[in-house]
Amino acid sequence: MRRPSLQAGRLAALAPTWQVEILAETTSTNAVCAERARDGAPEGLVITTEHQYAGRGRLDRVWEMPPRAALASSILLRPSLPAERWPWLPLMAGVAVARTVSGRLKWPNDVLLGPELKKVCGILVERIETPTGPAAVLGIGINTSLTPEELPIPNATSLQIERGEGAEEVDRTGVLVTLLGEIADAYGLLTHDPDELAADYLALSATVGMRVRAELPAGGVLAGTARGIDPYGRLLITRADGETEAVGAGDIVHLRPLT
Ligand code: BT5
Repeated sequence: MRRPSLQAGRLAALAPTWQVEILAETTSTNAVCAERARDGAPEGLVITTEHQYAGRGRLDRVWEMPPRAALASSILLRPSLPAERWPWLPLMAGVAVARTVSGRLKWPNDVLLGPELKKVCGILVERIETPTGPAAVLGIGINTSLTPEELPIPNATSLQIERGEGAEEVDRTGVLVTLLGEIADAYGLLTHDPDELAADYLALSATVGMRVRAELPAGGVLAGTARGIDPYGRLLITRADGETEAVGAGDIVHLRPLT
């Protein structure tokens, strides 16, 4: 399969809003972007690479992608948001990716695609303390042209796989250009019209309305019905006894839709 490099000229045309740097290879675009943030890089820096070989997921998990078969990008923002609104940054990034690939969102921000709703994108947002104030690094990994044999887990997919056999090759550069446009729009909403962003998130959510099991970081499990998202980006889960709890972090398993 042909796997073209990213087209630097098309990405350079996004300046001055986005300053895109393409690395031939790197450990983790999030690590590089965080380093630049500490060195004072401004909002709008985007680090992307042809080959990320030590990508990170949440909770020290690994994110795997073959060279030039996926997009690994980290976007530097310096949001002037109150601390309690920061949890909306990963949700905002999810909205932008879901729009880019016509996917759905599994809370908090996995992007799912296809009839079986498989994972096409993972998002890791990190808050970095820098001399000029806190910065957010939005790390986004999108499976663009992985083949079924290259998928790291059975429940993953790629844009190319979902397009079907014989389909036109996914334009990786085009996906990044569209993504950055969607990030700009969603970030604007987060700052100026958070209620609309919340409505957009709900419309894209594959989780709200489902029976779910939440595996909590501390080890507990919470089962119930996902009812919505609160103003702090937490998932509201109503247990069988009628009590509702807000979950701020954890892994969600979709059980079945509400009947
Ligand atoms: C995530 O973590 O989904 C966040 C992944 C963020 C990756 C981006 S790439 C650019 C930037 N630089 C980085 O170093 N990271 C960010 P989590 O929800 O913890 O999911 C991780 C799990 O997803 C792994 O344990 C695998 O089961 C699975 N996985 C790994 N690689 C995958 C892939 N390419 N596609 C789908 N699933 C994958």
